[in-house]
Amino acid sequence: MSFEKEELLNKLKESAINGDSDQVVKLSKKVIEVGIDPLEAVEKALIAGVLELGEKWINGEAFIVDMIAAAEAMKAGLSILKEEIVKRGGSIKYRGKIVIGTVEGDIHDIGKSIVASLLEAAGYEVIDLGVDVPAQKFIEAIKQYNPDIIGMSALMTTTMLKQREIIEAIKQANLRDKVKIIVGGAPTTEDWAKEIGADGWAPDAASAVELVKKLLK
Ligand code: B12
Repeated sequence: MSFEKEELLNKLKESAINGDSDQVVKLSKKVIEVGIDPLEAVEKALIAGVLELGEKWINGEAFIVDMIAAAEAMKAGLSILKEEIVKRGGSIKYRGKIVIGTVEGDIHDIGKSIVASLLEAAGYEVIDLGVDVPAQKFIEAIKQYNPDIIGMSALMTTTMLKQREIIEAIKQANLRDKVKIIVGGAPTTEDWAKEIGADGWAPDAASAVELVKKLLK
């Protein structure tokens, strides 16, 4: 990595850690201006920053307000970089429709938003239901949008159990054969996805795109 590029990505990471949204937006624009791969900036600066601060928070060296500010700054950067990722992917002709959300009881949305952005960038239409999404809302979304795939994110060992409940509710509503279901989030695994009857699992956003491509082939 050239020195300048490294310096810019480091600055972007620091600004995300500091929760300085204005600076993150400015530096994200600069990333595009100087031609750095926007995906690399998302991974090496924005995600890396959130995870670094996360470590501190878990160890009691940072406060929850810092974490929330960092998450907001990261999303502000993502919205700028996403546009460039989409541009690089060429014009959009939707290759499929995905409804995504973080399950009920869980408000972590960084990972889910990255998955949603990369899917959009890869040419899929994404309907993001947000966080704390109950089964009923997923069911209504299947009826309303008729998506090819439902994606559920869960970041806690407690809320990953909701993924199973939501799949059961979708079955109860006689909609299971209408959609493919994929799950993800740090505590989830491929085995978990199989156990609860999901159609797929992915460890990160780039693999989520590959998974969706495979399922919709
Ligand atoms: C940031 C963060 C927060 C932020 C969230 C801000 C936001 N807007 O999202 C804040 C401060 C608000 C927060 C709150 C809480 N948090 Co928190 N948080 C984290 C932290 C540090 C990072 C999570 C993150 O964003 N990771 C980065 C993203 C990029 O990774 P990811 O989410 O895993 O997503 C990737 C993949 O998993 C995958 N993926 C994700 N979703 C999906 C979906 C599909 C369909 C697919 C295919 C793939 C996929 O792709 C993504 C991109 O590559 C983690 C610790 C850690 N290191 O993971 C704790 C952590 C998840 N939090 C934890 C806890 C306990 C909480 C709180 C309960 C704390 C409290 N006492 O209030 C609350 C939860 C409130 C609630 N009801 O949800 C625990 C969970 C423990 C457990 N039970 O499992 C963790 C593990 C920390 C810990 N070790 O204690 N948190």
